[in-house]
Amino acid sequence: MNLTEKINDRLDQLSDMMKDGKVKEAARYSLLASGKRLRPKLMLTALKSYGLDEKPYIDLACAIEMIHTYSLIHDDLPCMDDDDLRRGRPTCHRAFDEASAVLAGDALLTEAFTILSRPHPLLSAKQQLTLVQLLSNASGQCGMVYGQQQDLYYENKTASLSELQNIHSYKTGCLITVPLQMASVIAKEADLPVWGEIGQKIGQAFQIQDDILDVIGDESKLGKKTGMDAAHHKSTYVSLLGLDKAKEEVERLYKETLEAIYGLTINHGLMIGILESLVHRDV
Ligand code: GRG
Repeated sequence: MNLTEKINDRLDQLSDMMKDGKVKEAARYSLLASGKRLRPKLMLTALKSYGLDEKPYIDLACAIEMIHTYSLIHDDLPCMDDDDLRRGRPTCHRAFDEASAVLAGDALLTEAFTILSRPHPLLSAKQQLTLVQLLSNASGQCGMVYGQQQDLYYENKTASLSELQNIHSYKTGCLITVPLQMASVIAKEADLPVWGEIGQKIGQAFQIQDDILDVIGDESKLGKKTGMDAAHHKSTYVSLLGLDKAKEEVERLYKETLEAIYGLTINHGLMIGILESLVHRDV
């Protein structure tokens, strides 16, 4: 089994422990759809790059994916982006109903912390508390939720480049950074600031690539409609910088990321492999 299959397998087992009913069905419908599993893969690959076995930590990585899936379910709701398609299928509220989609998101968010706070045989209570703090800060009102609030605020308004960077460093960057920070807490806490810096750069590059794909991406590969940013009159890196400059920005951020990676005593090749697929993706 490759890493994505291992993550999918465990997400299936963990979510199957939920109580039967519509909320479980809706949560599993979104969670088990074909996501790229970037965030759990980032955490597990960072652990491997320190020479650690990924297996004991897979549930913690799945917890991050649950939070990511919750954010996508809620982001797609009519009161937010009102999207019909996600991960190549009807969005959760279209396949079920709005109440079930809200509750499925709530359930996944809560379940993530249930998993994270379960006693772990290889981690101290202090380390686990740090992991809970990192993930709750990254997801909550000082992290992703704040980014979403700002994103909604700027709908139909023109955001400047620095305002856009600020939105995305919270909305997207926090949940891309936290898997790397969590791996660092487990493997080598002294490296935490470097991983924070790498995460923010890679999160920004990921978001710029997302904006680029919304303009030039292939709908059938992406599993969602393109052109939605322009339809929603959203400021994006492409609308503010133009396509070529946006692509240059991705390359600049990627180069800086590589420099930071080479400063760490890890298996560089492993990390570069995943970061490369994240930044230069076409899906
Ligand atoms: C509702 C609190 C709340 C937050 C929503 C993440 C987010 C915040 C909204 C998603 C909107 C969006 C499309 C952002 C662009 C970057 C991004 C997070 C894309 C989706 O992540 P991928 O590409 O998706 O990793 P998969 O499906 O592969 O997991």
